[in-house]
Amino acid sequence: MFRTNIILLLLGLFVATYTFAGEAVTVIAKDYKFQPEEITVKVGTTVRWENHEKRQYHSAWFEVLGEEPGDYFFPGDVRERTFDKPGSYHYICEPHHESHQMKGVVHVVE
Ligand SMILES: [Cu+2]
Repeated sequence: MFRTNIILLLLGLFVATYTFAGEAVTVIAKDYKFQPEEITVKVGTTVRWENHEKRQYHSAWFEVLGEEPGDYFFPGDVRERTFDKPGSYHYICEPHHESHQMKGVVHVVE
């Protein structure tokens, strides 16, 4: 019984990891940069921004989507966005795009 549970647990972990790898892409915000700064994903992909700084907050502001600035995320926080239409979506970190050229782009393809 114990052994069966372990096998099911491992199987579950494998499936969860596999699914995640297929549907989500992570961008790290660190040292006042988005890494990678430029990504290409398929329609329907969820992109996840993670703040890996020690203290600094950032934003990933998609002005092109008509959004307001000011959605700051702090160390340990994440933001997620799913892209449903093809296109090139430029975004900036509103507090740091001038001082550090902190910006990125998501290319969404069919
Ligand atoms: Cu920033």
